[in-house]
Amino acid sequence: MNKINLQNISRPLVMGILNVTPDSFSDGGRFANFDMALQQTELMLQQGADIIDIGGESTRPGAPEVPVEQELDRVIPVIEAIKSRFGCAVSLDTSKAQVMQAGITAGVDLINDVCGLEGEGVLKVIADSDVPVCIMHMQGSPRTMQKNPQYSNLVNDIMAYFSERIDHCDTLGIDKSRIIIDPGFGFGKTLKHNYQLLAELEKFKQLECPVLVGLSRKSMIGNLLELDIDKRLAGSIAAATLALNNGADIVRVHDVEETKHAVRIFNAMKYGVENE
Ligand code: 7PM
Repeated sequence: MNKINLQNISRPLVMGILNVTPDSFSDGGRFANFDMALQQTELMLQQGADIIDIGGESTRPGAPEVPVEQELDRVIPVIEAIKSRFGCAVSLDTSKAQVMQAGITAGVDLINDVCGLEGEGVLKVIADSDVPVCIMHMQGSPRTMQKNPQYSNLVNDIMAYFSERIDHCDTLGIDKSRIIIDPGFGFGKTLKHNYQLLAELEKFKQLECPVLVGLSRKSMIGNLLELDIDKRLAGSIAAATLALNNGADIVRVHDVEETKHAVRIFNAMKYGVENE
């Protein structure tokens, strides 16, 4: 009922972001945060989210690294509660093998790794499971990535990275049919790079994997429009709509209700109002 079938994503999917980092909620203590996470999940599901992406590690440039025990404490109880209460598709945004393993045991449907499965022990955990994975491209590390990112050919370099990861996964028994690719907007890219990627997103379809994009409220919107984070909704919807038109299969967003509207407009145009 809730399994994500990567083989036939016939309509774009909306992935709703659920942050369970302490800084994402006003400090009401652990239980308040847990409760708010479930409330936020229920709301996003009502608004039409297809997947809930749970993250307990801030990937913000320069953010402190979260110790594994703390990340486990934050995300695993929330995953268990969401799976039992809502039974929806759940994605786990992590780069750590131990957290992935615990998430898989707790029943996550997708691993979303901004480090492209490069972390220690990660490939083995994935190879020993059958969960789909999202491999995101990042140049550098969260701490350094925005210091003068450079490419010889932006799209070709990122395509080559995916090809290498897909081949490497294959040698370890991780079939390509389990892989989603994500160009990683804002992760080691200038403003210009980000808009070039959006323009040329269609090229990633050559790799024959579903394409996921995260554009929601990002600096590429805020810096272009000179708007703070709470003013980026319209820009985010515009960017998501353009990504859909350029072939994105999954959009990772904060604002599910508004993004669903964009997806429905896109579907009506693409498939006809009868089959929207
Ligand atoms: C601060 C800076 C906080 C950046 C959060 C972020 C993506 C992702 C993130 C993405 C995939 C955000 C990012 N971005 N996973 N996780 N793709 N697959 O803006 O673009 O949400 S964290």
